Amino acid sequence: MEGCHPVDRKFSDALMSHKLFQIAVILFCLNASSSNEYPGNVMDLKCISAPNGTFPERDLVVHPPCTEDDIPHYTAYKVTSAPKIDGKLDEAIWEEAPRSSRFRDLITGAETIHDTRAAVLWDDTHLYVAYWVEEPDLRATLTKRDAPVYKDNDVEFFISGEDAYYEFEINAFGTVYEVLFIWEEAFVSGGYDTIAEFNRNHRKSRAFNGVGYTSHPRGLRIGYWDWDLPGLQSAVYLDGTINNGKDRDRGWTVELAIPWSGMTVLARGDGRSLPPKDRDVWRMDFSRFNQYKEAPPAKDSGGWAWSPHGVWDSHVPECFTYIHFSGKDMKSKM
Ligand SMILES: [Ca+2]
Ligand SMILES: [Ca+2]
Ligand SMILES: [Ca+2]
Repeated sequence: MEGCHPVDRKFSDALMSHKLFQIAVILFCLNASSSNEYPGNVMDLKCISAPNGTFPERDLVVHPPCTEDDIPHYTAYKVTSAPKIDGKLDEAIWEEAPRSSRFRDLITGAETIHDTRAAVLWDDTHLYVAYWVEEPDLRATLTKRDAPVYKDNDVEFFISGEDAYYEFEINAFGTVYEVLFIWEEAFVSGGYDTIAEFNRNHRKSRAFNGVGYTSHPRGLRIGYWDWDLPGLQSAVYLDGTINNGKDRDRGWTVELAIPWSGMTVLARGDGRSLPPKDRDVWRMDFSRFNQYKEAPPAKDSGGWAWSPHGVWDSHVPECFTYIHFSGKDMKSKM
């Protein structure tokens, strides 16, 4: 981790040239990728799959690394009929739900070669999330729950609370990887240390300092790699042939139902309502990570997001999309 945090922020301009910083990052990443640590160490792959030279100097000097005006706002409508979580987005509610803008490059915000969109709905029991993922060559390898799904082409979803955030990833086989992160500075003051399941000495919990943006002012998180969100339902639907490159696929869709009752740890920090109330605002992040990149001169980082972060790091809640909950039925939105 130290390798990605080479200088004090205020001296970074003077002390580090771009080149030196890039070399430091690359050396660090090569070192990280050769370690035999538990593969849930998201740093391994995401470091080495970032294109050379795309760690902007502002990683080290500006927080947040995204621009407030650039962060999307979205209205999530309440529904009266729940979707069937089978991966197919053929319910009328998904047809009617507002869709996100096309995902852009996570770092630069540039246009991306394949269309990716998301939508969010809710009711009193669940949050519902959908992704439409254009993908001409469906691929997946990992089948075991909590396998490092980010090493396949994946779709990722984050929900942030005040003191904690949840990471969900899924590949085209429907394999799920989940981690819960609690900001260390809030661990004792927020009383998380008194909750047995968040014992920080648990065998699969450890300190985490981000991926490519390791100067977050809140510092370390405690990550719980064996935490599973209670009651989570997820499914994928493939429109094409997986692991067969002889044809051209259309893509895949992802459908999630996340019970509010499983999010008590996220609500604890600010006592927010579960389910949310009309006009409550939450922060969530939506992205996909590909094992391929568009050929140069495109500067495709391989990570595409609804809300670009400006850095090679999803773990920046300040850059997550604003989700405004509307208690109105979707039909009344016009
Ligand atoms: Ca469905
Ligand atoms: Ca897990
Ligand atoms: Ca295929």
